[in-house]
Amino acid sequence: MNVFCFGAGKAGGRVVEQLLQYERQLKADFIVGAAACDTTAADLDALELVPEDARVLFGTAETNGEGFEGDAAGGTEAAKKEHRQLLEPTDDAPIAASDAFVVCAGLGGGTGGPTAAVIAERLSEMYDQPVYGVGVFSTSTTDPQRASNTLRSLRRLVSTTDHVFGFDTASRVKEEPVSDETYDTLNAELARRLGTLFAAGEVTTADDVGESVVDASEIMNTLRGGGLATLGYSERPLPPRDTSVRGRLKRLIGDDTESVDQIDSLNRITTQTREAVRGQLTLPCDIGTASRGLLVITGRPAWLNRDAISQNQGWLEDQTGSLEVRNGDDPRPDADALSVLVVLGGVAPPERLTALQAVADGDDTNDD
Ligand SMILES: Nc1nc2c(ncn2[C@@H]2O[C@H](COP(=O)(O)OP(=O)(O)OP(=O)(O)O)[C@@H](O)[C@H]2O)c(=O)[nH]1
Ligand SMILES: [Mg+2]
Repeated sequence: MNVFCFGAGKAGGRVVEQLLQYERQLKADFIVGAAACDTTAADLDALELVPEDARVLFGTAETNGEGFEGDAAGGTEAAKKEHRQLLEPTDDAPIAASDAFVVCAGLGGGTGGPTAAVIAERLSEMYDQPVYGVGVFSTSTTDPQRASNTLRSLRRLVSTTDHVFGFDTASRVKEEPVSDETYDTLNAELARRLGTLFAAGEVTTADDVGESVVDASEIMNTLRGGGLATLGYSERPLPPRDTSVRGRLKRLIGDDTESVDQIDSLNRITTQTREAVRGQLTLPCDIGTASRGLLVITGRPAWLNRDAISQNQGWLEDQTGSLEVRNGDDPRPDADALSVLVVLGGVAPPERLTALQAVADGDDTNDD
């Protein structure tokens, strides 16, 4: 699936950087354009991969390039006032080549959350493509302002997008304040999951088309209807390819088939599907409430055991109680790992939101 990505605020821009990094590392090409906007000049300057001419500094009249520091009402007003500038990076971009927009933001601050909702709303008005949000919850679980910003911005982002991928940072880090290095690791983890999904839906040449390759429309169907989504992921190394003289000779004469024990591939896919769902979801939640799901298996073609994938699709249907679980694979001939990605859409609001509400109730400095 080809996407155009926006990052709003510091966390949003940094998540987009990691998506660009992941795309590069994979030697894939699923990002047709990337842009970042912020009210803090230094945070925009610190980006490396987002092109300079696609970085928009706004709110300078109000903050002089210093940011809103948690003032979401200020951020909302500035974003609404300068909405045209925020979308300028799309002006000369090949929007027709993109299947969807992805708008990323940390929801706890004054800039990213409110701005992401303004951008999403404008994009839906202007273009036919779906708009997906990536909403990073506040790391702090005790700060009333951050809690209330997270709740309000999430509500707005859900209502202005076709789905929001939630990321509950606080379920992963206990340290406070969180260092930029820790954020980099978390952002990279999120980008790997999102990138695996978008790259899987990026079918470029006829050669790539396997029997059951995931395409953009399957991702869109999984995410239709709106709401909140969570991503589960498991990655484990595959045994190295046959490096014996015979093996190398075979490949040299163009025979690229790999012989794989079917029980081994079935076991791996089964173990890893369970690990993806029972391990750390980007948004821990009751998976029984999901309305739709998608199972994506990535690895060397010989390991993508069709029976195993269907069996695990059935297991996922049982676990979620949903009959709408799609599946597909993403063959990567050079992969050295097998990965399983599980997308669950339309999940019920997780417990974290109730906890944030309790913290936010101590704060009524913001108005809707
Ligand atoms: N996952 C992740 N979270 C971050 C990162 N940076 C900040 N956060 C979290 O995201 C929330 C929003 O912070 P920022 O992105 O710095 O805020 P902003 O949108 O720039 O808004 P203001 O600076 O308040 O104007 C904070 O509550 C942090 O918990 C990051 O790089 N990764
Ligand atoms: Mg900021």
